[in-house]
Parts: sequence; C-alpha cells; structure tokens
Amino acid sequence: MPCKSFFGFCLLRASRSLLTYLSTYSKRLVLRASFFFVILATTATVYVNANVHHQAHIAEISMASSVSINEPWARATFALAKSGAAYFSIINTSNHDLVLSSVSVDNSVAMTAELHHTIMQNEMMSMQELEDGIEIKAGSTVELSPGGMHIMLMGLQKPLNKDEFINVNLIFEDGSQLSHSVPVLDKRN
Ligand SMILES: [Cu+2]
Repeated sequence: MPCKSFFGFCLLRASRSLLTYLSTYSKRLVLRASFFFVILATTATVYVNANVHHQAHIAEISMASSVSINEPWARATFALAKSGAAYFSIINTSNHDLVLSSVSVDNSVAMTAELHHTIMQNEMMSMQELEDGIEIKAGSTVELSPGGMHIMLMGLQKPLNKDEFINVNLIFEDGSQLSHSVPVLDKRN
C-alpha cells in the first residue's frame, strides 16, 4: 500500500511538473508569438508609411514642375490671319525623361493649338502634327523655333498683336499642366 501511494505521489508530482513545464513553455510561446507579431506590425507600418511618403514624393515632382521655359514668344500676325505660331525652349531640370503631350490655349485666342514640326516633303516645306508629343530627355533642352518644332495656333479669334500676351497651357504625359504667359513679338526670324 505505501508503495502504491508513493507511486501515486510520484505520478502526481510528475504530472504537476509536466503541467508547470507546459504552461511555462506555452507562456514563452505566446510571448514569442506576440513579440514576432509586434515586429511584423511595426515593419508593415514602416513599409506603408515609406510607400505613402514615396508616392507623395512622386506627386511632388510632376513633369510640369520639372521643366523651365525659356524665351517664349508668339509671332505677331497680320489683321486677317487665321493661324499663328508660338515658340520657346523647354528645359527638363529633372533626372527623368518626360513628354510634353499637347498644348491648349483659351477659346478667346484660337480654336485649337497643336504641337507641330516642319518637314521637307517633295522639296516643299510642310508641317505635321506631333501626335506623340515631344520627348525631353532628363537634363536636356528642346527648342521650338521657326523652321522647326512649334506650337500651332489654328482658328485665331483675333490677330496676335505685338506686345500683347497669350497664355499657353502645356499638358504633360503624367497629366500635370503648366500655364505660361507668352509675349507677342514682331520678329523677322
Ligand atoms: Cu504648324
């Protein structure tokens, strides 16, 4: 009998210590799991924040804010002219290539505005719309000038008079826009 009860006692002790061990182990496991979870959550938060910041940064440097316009001018026209042209040089100050997709002017200036280039066709000078826009490589300058690329103003509502200003709106590939004031000059070339 004492032996049996001793055995019972031993069994009780053994199961108790097993329980204690298991509960300590599971506590550790829970601790470890929650530690891991905290690390995971922190990493995820940092990643999401970084991503939001990155996107905000991209929005900051839109194509329109990456260019500077030099020496804009539009040629003065005679009284009954139905079309005119405007020129400038455009500098891409960023380290990304960009595309000037299209241009527009107010309806009170002209019906439409297009990006054109001048080509030789059958030994004749002619103009063509640049349907894909104008690409401006990172850090480079593109010149719109007489005999080359230009902004074509079609369906002029009134002549372009010397010393007046027109607003030309530049629309870039990323949808960003830049409105620029362009003086009308009476230049020969
Ligand atoms: Cu033209």
